[in-house]
Amino acid sequence: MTESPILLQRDGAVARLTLNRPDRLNALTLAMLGELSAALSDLDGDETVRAVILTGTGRGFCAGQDLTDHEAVDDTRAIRAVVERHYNPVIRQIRALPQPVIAAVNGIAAGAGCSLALACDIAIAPESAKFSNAFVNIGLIPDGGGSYFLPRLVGQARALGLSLLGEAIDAKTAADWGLIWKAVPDAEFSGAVDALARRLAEMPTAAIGLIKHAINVSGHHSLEQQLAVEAELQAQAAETEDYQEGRAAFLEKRKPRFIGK
Ligand code: T3D
Repeated sequence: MTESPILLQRDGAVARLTLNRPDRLNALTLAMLGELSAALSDLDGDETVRAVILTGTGRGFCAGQDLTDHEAVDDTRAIRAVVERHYNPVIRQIRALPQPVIAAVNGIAAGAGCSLALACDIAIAPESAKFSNAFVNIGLIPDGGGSYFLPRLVGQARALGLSLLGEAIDAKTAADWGLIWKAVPDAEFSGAVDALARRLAEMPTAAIGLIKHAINVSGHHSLEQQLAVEAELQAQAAETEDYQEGRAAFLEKRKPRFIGK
């Protein structure tokens, strides 16, 4: 029996989604994107899950579109539909998921694999990992939200440099440039991912979902619009039990015990 190309494992309040085609550096097939989308739907609204890890098996995180997946790449006239029906929904799902999504970028993230990592809320990588906006190397343009995330994360000069040249940068450079949250020594990567996930899973999950929303919409808002968004979302955050707990714990000089709602 062949193993599923997407693994979904739960460990307490942490869910781990693993891209699982190591012999292809976890390059994405349409079937895989469908399974990833279904898994994200399962997690959406599951109150028992308070942090999600997205990672890959083997030495790669994700090498982007599988260039041997005939269904996706052979009919060039169908690529618009591939992007619209298979890639865009997954990117939207990750951004809209109420729980925090950690990209645990275990190795090379190339093409749409890089975009997938950037769509997540917080990205961490071992120093040996690499990031490549490789689309141009085969005559394509950044998709999977890459052309949206890159300039917002690293500024136009670096976004254009990365996109036009298609060169890989290492994880330390990615962290220095603000492409990812953190690069850690390889030996510390697995522990750092677990610790980050556990930490996020103990935080006020509802507020985290609202923070995601506030930051996501800020990119296309004026200050006036964003101030209005903040007032609305703060009102929602203030209604949560976790806000009561956070305030009480502060006043009682103890560690808060957040329940996620
Ligand atoms: O439908 C549409 O097409 C629209 C959507 C497009 C979105 C995109 O993502 S376009 C960009 C697609 N990705 C790429 O162009 C990256 C291609 N891969 C590479 O450039 C290199 O593999 C890497 C730089 C990522 C890693 O290089 P390296 O030397 O560490 O590994 P490798 O030997 O090249 O790869 C290992 C194996 O994975 C190898 O197979 P083999 O020779 O051992 O049988 C290689 O062919 C395979 N592999 C790597 N990337 C892909 C792939 N197989 C299929 N598709 C891939 N994208």
